[in-house]
Amino acid sequence: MTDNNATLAVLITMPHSHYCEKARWALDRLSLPYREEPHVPLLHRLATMRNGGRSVPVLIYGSGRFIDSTGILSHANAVCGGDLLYPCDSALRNEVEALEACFDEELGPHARRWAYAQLLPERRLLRQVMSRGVPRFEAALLPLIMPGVVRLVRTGLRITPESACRSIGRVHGVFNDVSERLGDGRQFLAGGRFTAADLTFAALAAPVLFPAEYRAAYPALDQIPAVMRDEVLRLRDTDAGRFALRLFLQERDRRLVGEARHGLGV
Ligand SMILES: N[C@@H](CCC(=O)N[C@@H](CS)C(=O)NCC(=O)O)C(=O)O
Repeated sequence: MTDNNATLAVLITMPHSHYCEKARWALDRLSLPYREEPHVPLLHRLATMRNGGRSVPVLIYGSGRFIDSTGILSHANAVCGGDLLYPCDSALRNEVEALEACFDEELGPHARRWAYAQLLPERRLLRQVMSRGVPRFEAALLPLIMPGVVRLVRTGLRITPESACRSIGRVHGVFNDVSERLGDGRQFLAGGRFTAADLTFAALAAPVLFPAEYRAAYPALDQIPAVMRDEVLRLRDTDAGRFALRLFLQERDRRLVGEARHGLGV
């Protein structure tokens, strides 16, 4: 696909990142053309820092740089005329943005810490998911830098058995809040339709739910440690878990805007 200026947007990612899935889902939903550039952890910084960022995702379009997932969603919504991922109504938009911020700040980091705590000892699985689609030389380097990657993830995210246990408790807390919100029978979190709040909840819950339609690289459920699998099955069997799985099933492939009618131009 190409856009109006024949300049294709580039989404810098890590293959297994759930924040990248959040951005990818938004661009896919709005039929915004882009090329994904996945990197292994650590080496991703060569790409992100060159573009004024640090973490992934980073979206590059011409001279435009969007260095976090929320900025990417907001920009994508705006270039498509608004009222798609975020409602135009300001009270409703505030509600959607508050939910998105809560999932970004609470669900995303705690789901990630718990999932890493389970998977860091599984070096073969880690190598598989972290190298999907990356440049060949990065995939070749990964076994060499893996000890450093694991050490950095462990220290950077302050992963210990105790913190992992606290984190899964925080994930359950968010799931309880979402289940409660859905208790009145609503189909979506705010405004009666799919918004950035629903997308963010589902994408950032994916590391603890393993939805089949998840586009980030992840091991199969039968490959992961039994303790992790049991917890995933427990979370799937909640109202919030069923809700996120339904969103992946029904909304992950839904396109709102005719393909290539819009570019990502600033
Ligand atoms: N607030 C950021 C968070 C993104 C984030 O935490 N990305 C992680 C991957 S899931 C990352 O890049 N970590 C490595 C780093 O910070 O260099 C966003 O919404 O984009």
